[in-house]
Amino acid sequence: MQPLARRQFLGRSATGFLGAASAWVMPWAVAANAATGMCDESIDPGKADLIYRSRAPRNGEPPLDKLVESWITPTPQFYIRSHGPNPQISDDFRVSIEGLVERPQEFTVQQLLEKFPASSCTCTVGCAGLRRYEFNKMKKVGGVQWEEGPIGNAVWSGIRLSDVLKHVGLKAGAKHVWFDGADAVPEGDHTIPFGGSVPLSKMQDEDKKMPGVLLATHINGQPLPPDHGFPIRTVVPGYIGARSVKWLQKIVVSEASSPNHYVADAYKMVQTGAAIEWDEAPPIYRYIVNAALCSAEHKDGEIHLKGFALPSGYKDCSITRVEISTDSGKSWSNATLGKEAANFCWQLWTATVTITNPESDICVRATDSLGNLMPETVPWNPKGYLYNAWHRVSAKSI
Ligand SMILES: Nc1nc2c(c(=O)[nH]1)N[C@H]1C(S)=C(S)[C@@H](COP(=O)(O)O)O[C@H]1N2
Ligand SMILES: [Mo]
Repeated sequence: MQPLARRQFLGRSATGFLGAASAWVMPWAVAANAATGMCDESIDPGKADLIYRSRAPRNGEPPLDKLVESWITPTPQFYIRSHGPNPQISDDFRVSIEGLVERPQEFTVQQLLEKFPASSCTCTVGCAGLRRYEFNKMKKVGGVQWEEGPIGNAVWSGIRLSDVLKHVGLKAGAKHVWFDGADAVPEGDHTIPFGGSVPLSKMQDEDKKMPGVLLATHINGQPLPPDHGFPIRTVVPGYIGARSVKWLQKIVVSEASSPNHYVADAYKMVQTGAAIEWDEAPPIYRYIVNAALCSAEHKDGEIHLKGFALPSGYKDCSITRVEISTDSGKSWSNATLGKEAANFCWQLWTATVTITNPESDICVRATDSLGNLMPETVPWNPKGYLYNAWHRVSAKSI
């Protein structure tokens, strides 16, 4: 898809998005109950096809065969991962920029869109908990029991964080950028906003086509639905979904990464879970190479397989090979890669196989251009992040 031209962008938005101030909450039903702070369990009819792992908060992934129908994930099929209720967005919603900046400021979303050049990118957003249920087979792990579905590839539109940073001016010592959502996530006896963080150097990934960080107002050409962060969120190409903060309300430039729970404590890779390990481990930023078998169709004695493969989240890193084994990993043959591929995007693949031994497993593994190959097994970790062992499905089950 072409980047949205500025006029087109505004023109489209004028239909209820950038119109009267009251239009901010108009297009969508209000999804949180302000009086109780409880989640509204009712589901956006546009997202009815997801498989909900929990309804309050809303956590849903698409059925796998639907997931790989197209390279661009239609918004109804895009997974939802929320830690708390959707916040209520008032008419005077503003995004603030503070910390190590020359001119701290507050903007309405309309001001951001008018002041800064429109930017658009296609990239994959996937949850660090993708395939978590596999860890649970080894040893119990908490958290949403995601299968292969909390991942999607969309066209995101908005403005670049780098343009906003240039406008407010960075002060000496600036090294990280924090993002706080407007949500109130229950944490013990109080609530906290969901927060993310990126090193300032992420902006060096930028080129004409790809922002380091996008402040996105639109997904697939439409205003973000409430479940995806209306009216504005970050989208961080190459990073785990947790860094793409929905309902973005506050941006802070700092010398260190965010102290928010979801950066400082959660979303880290540890082995035993001892306190010292949490303190020592860096936040997870980039996603890692992964792949899954998503659909199987029997036809004339053959089986047509379809799935996705995700290169690790580095610029110019692509999928070089997807391999399929029908004998539990003894021998492998190459799958056919889909034509559509781009920086920070997944790639779809197909393969046609026959099963000689119904007791065997079908296995899938991907290699990326940095030489990362999905391993046969991965060690368990207490939060169940970044499972990327071979995807193994018993031949009998398909
Ligand atoms: N404010 C806020 N932003 C958030 C979250 C959240 O709970 N609150 N969840 C994060 C996680 S863990 C993921 S994987 C992505 C999911 O984005 P989506 O729900 O639009 O698919 O949003 C991220 N941003
Ligand atoms: Mo996530």
